[in-house]
Amino acid sequence: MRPNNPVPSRRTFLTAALQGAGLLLLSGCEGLFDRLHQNKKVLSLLESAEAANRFLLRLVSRRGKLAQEFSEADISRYFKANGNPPPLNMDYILNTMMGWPTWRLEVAGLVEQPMQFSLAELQALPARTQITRHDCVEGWSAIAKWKGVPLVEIMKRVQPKPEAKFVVFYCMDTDQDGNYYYESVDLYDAAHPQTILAYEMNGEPVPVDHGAPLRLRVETQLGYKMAKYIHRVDFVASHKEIGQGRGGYWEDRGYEWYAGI
Ligand SMILES: Nc1nc2c(c(=O)[nH]1)N[C@H]1C(S)=C(S)[C@@H](COP(=O)(O)O)O[C@H]1N2
Ligand SMILES: [Mo]
Repeated sequence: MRPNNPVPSRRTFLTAALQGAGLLLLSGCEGLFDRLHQNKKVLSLLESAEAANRFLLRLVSRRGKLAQEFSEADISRYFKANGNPPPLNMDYILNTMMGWPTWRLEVAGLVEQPMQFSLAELQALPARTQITRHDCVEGWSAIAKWKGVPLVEIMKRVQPKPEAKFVVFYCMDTDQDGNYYYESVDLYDAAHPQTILAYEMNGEPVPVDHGAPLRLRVETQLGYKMAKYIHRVDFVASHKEIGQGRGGYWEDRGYEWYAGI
């Protein structure tokens, strides 16, 4: 019998971690996040905790962090346009010329309330602006200012069903063989405050080369996750039935599905 057990109970730990996390949220201090993350004891305790505590694990894991934001002075003068050429069909070209009169973002799948949004309707929703760095696996980076609607604002409106686990983004462009680009994130990254559907880049409408009229920004992950030329967003339970089943165009060709920076 040891009256003073030196190992704190999980409950004590969780309480302390929660209080720490609460403080962090208030102070916005990221250093503490890192220190908590590096504390193996805290992590292993949290990792063995039950599902209800998964939220907390994510709070102290790197995934929960905000990506670094920069100042106007840091914005890159050159930002490479990468990937497939823009969709080259009459519908797309006419829409770019006329201000997207018939383009719609369709949001469907495992949601209570499927919806369609015109560009003007998206622009009328609460917006977020962020100056962030884009990192491509090819080894280049560029900083730009992005403005768009946080995906969580769309989620509030369509209300994902409990079975929904992933959000799939369907694009209008194809590779040389006619395969459409697509991507997916889980609901946790979908609800991340810096995950936005961007319609502005550096104060202008997103240029055609960079994904007009709407492209995803997932600032905690690599460039290939950030689907351009989006026209449909689906909430799904699994991405096994989509494309070749690995959750994205490049994932189907061998890249990691979770492309954390
Ligand atoms: N629809 C679509 N989205 C895409 C791609 C693409 O080819 N098609 N390429 C990806 C890759 S690899 C990168 S690095 C970024 C490039 O975005 P940018 O053209 O704005 O630099 O878009 C990503 N999203
Ligand atoms: Mo990339």
